[in-house]
Amino acid sequence: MLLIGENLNIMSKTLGPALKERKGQPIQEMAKSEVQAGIDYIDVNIGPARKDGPDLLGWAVKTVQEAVTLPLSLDTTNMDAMEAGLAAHRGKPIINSVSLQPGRAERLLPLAKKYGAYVIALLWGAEGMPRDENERAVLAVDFLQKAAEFGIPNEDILIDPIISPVSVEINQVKSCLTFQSLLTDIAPGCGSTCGLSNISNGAPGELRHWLDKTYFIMLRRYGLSSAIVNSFDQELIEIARGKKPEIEKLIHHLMDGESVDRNLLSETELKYYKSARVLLGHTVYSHLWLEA
Ligand code: THG
Repeated sequence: MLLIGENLNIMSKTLGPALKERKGQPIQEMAKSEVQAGIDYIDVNIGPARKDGPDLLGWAVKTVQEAVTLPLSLDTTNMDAMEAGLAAHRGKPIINSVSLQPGRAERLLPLAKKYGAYVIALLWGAEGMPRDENERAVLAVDFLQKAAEFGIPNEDILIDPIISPVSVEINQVKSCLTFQSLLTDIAPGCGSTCGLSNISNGAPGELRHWLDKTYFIMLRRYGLSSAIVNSFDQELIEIARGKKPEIEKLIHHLMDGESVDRNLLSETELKYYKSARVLLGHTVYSHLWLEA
């Protein structure tokens, strides 16, 4: 399981200004903390970066790699910035991301080839967000075909189904799970990833980790090979490293429709149980889902 830390991003109240003002210290401190937390890749998210994107990402890559030895995931929709970031990077970078919108693959896949990068294939088509697992499958196959034309092997591709918040649309939550379970057949040899925290967007901040951890266990059961995660969710990292087999077993039982006697569960297990029921669509999400 390849863990990509999400915390170095331009939306952050402290790191946003630091990135814009080219102040290295807070950026390097964050990178070091993410390494300390045990992640494998650091996502450097500069957003759309319409103003001086290439200079910004080139600087950010150099600044982070002066402080830590980890490779980076370059997260921007600005293709000029992506190119500058790749040129500045050492090690095997991740291009986050390439969508199926017209013109993007044609420009970014040759860069992926040139720099030997992993490519996150964001399943966002010409008509926007896929509505179900079938549309996701069509987009994934289209993407792999394109990538093959540019000489990118399946092993370097990480398919991202685009996770939606459970507070917004349960059908999309279910569709991403179903799609993940189909992916080994659709795309042999391919990797997968997702923006895990998207699932809990809009939920009360201090409770988000229950949804993140539970959905992570579900996706991984169906073959998820990497994820963009909150580096500071310690229990999530432990789960990812296989240190919570009993919790995984509980969630797997629920996924398989086996009966679970909630009266026998510990307080912690009960929180996973309730989160799993919501994510499977057995109960309706509300901000009080852990109370009921
Ligand atoms: N797929 C891919 N890339 C992605 C996403 C995806 N990159 C961006 C995002 N989604 C994943 N990264 C984040 C980063 C931060 C948060 C969620 C996802 C987040 N931040 C807190 C918030 O907004 O409340 C705190 C922000 C802060 O202060 O740091 O939730 O789906 N390929």
